[in-house]
Amino acid sequence: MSIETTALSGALGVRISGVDLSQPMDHKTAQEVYAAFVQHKVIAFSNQSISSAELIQFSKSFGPLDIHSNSDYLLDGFPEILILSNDLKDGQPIGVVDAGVEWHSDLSWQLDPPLGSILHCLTTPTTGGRTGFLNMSAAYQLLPKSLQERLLSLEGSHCVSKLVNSRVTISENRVNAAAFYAEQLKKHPPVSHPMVYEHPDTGEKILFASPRFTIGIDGLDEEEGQSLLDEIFAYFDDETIRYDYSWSEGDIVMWDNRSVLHCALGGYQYPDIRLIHRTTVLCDDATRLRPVASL
Ligand SMILES: O=C(O)CCC(=O)C(=O)O
Ligand SMILES: [Fe+2]
Repeated sequence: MSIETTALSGALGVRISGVDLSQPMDHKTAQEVYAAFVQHKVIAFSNQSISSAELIQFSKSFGPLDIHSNSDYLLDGFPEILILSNDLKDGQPIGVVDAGVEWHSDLSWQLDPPLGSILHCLTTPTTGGRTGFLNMSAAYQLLPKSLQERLLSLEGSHCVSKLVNSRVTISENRVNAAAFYAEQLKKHPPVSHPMVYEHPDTGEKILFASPRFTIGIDGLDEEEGQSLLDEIFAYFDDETIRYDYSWSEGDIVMWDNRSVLHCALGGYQYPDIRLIHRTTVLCDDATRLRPVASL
């Protein structure tokens, strides 16, 4: 059986039908799904009724899974699943509140960022709650040639702590966030990544920087680095590289974390509940982003 795909937008994304993710994928289906994932960067499946164990099984078909460092919000009995939610139990958050509300690539503050993240939507709020995606190979192509060239020899500094990034704010809905980010800064000092990577599957050049995690450019002083980042991030307003996903309950969406940025767009408020389960697939030697070949 072949998968069927329908484009989500001109920027990126495809909806895949004809696959029941509660069942293990056969080899051919898995290959087709991976090919669609690489080519379109975001894949979506509708009406999936799937248990936590099945979500983990599906996720593992792409590679080993990450156990997220935000250990307070891992699903009981299923540490591979991180809960994203604004719901409360006994007055306490049951998941990460306002996760990912600035443009980012997941875990780019680590040396070996993941292949992709998979979100299973269990509850959608009545308004808002969309997720935005940016095509980062198209973003690189939007840049003037001189800037493209310049970026090839530069590395960005990526850091998880919001305390060292003036572009972001800490959500007031987060409990103990300042202490959390102070601790994170101690545990995870900044790491460097090339500003431009090569995608291992497509050979595309990928602009690898985000307002959330890229805090400076190595070798440039603070002012020059920030103004270069401002110049780059201004291209993210271009609508031709962006698609905003509207969730329905039962949707499963996976993005290529190597080639898109994403952002939780918000616009809902407790007691309007959003509940999503997330898994994160790690890279291996074959799937990891590569330095640009010509360098
Ligand atoms: O909840 C969302 O829309 C995205 C959250 C996010 O950034 C993530 O799970 O990595
Ligand atoms: Fe994220």
